[in-house]
Amino acid sequence: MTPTLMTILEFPDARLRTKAAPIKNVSDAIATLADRMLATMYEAPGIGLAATQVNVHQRLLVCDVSEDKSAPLVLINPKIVEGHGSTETQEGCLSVPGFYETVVRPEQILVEAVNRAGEPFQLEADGLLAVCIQHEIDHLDGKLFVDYLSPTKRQMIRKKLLKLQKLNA
Ligand code: QAP
Ligand code: CO
Repeated sequence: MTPTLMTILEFPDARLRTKAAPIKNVSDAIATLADRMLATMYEAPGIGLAATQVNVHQRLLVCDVSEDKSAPLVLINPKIVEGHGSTETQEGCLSVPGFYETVVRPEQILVEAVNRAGEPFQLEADGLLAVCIQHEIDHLDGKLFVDYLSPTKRQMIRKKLLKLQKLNA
């Protein structure tokens, strides 16, 4: 059975600025939410999606940086406990469609989280996965990759997206 797809909020929607709350109990509803988010991400297609982007303000993100959808990850209450090095990546975002800009972040991270079965785990990530997890945790804190750009660039993106959103409304 195919999970029901969810609507993705787009910048500059104010709801993307909400700080998500910790998940106290990994219920069946949370596991179902994770499955719907993965389906929504794959359909887009994207490599990462945070609950904030589907207007659910709880600390859950999904990602899969594999070529063939073979490595879905669900991170509940994710926390970066170590970060090392620095890397520049052309980032995009399902909530900022059509725009890609370079962002600098730690290259390697150690993350603690809970999985969809409710079990705590640690994950050492580098490369695209490390960048993706950091980008998605930012969403849970109400932060977008455009916040790392100059105010001029961010304003240009904002105006272009608002115009497209009005045309498509
Ligand atoms: C975050 O982003 C990310 O503009 C995930 O028109 C992206 O899945 C982390 C997408 C890059 C690190 C590097 C973007 C799809 C997907 C678009 C995504 C678009 C269609 C973005
Ligand atoms: Co994003």
